[in-house]
Amino acid sequence: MTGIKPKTLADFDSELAAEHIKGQWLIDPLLERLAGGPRPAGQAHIWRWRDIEARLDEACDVLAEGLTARRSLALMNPALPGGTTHTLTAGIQMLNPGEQAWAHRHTMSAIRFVIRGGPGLSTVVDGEACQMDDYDLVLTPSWTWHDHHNDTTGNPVWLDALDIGLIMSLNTGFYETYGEERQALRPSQGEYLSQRAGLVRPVWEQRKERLAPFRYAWSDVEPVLLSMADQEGSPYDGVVLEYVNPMTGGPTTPTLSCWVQMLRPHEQTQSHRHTSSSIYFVVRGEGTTRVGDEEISWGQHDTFVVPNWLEHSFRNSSASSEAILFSVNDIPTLRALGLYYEQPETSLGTAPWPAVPARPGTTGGR
Ligand code: GTQ
Ligand code: FE2
Repeated sequence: MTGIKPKTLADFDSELAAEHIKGQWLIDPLLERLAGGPRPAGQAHIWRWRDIEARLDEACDVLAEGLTARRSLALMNPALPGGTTHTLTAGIQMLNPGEQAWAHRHTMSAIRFVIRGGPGLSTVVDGEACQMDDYDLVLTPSWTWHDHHNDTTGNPVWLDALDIGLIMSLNTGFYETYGEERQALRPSQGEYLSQRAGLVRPVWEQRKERLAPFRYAWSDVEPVLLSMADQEGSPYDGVVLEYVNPMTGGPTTPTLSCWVQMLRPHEQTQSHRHTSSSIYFVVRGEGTTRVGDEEISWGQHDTFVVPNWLEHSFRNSSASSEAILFSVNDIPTLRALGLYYEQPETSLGTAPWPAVPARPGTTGGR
């Protein structure tokens, strides 16, 4: 040696850092965060209907109409910087008598589940007026124009759910206002959907499978659910149905799936967890949901959230009536990316994943 000190690893690391390079040996400690699998993002939480409704009534007084914004109260997870889950944001929206919410569009997909509607309440989606009766579901998929109209004398209200966290984390947010309060209606109402989701379709139009607005009438969905009361159902969710996009046969949108489930009197489900997160709305009934170490007691029109990768199970507390829960989840996103994992088993009818160890052993023995 000629007296020149050999370069230390620490010296080398700082030289690399100056060139915006990092040795994997420095990243490795971060990998310890992966031990034990994903951490749930946020926590379980419930928003009671009576509290939300009172705040909406106040919002109708204090918030003037004519805004391009919506009179929607977003449900913020107490343990997240924003959103109801890390991918989804739910809000409860109300309109004053005669009011409308201006037309706009955005790359976030949204679903609307009507809490209090009826004739005179509608959302126009890409020129098609979708009536909103109680518990109807209306889709406003990514980049479809939508404006809400209340031609009733009351204050209708519905649940919004959008994939905001997902879209923002992918940096794919676009937003545009229509420029007028209401978009023009298509010349022939009611034919838009049947022409595109029926047995035949116009050949000269590009197939718009990702962009179909759609209304699922509760009067069509509820009888199917009730008719299955004697079926075995899912061990984790009871009798549970997925809303199908008739144009694809798949979920409601590429990012969001909507479910409706019935828990029969005193039904108690088994517990599981999965990489998807869900927001639940109680259509009717009373029960409890165990999420991790917490127990949430719910009643009609409450909204609650179950974060990703937290064990949960449901119980209907009534000995005589069914409980019905509507929910929206991010399962399509995870499945499309090959990232849907479930423990203790895959219950979605897909090929089973390799078993996910509850506590993966650490390797490399640092
Ligand atoms: O009704 O268009 O709760 O764009 C959040 C964003 C509702 C809506 C929300 C929205 C809407
Ligand atoms: Fe919107």
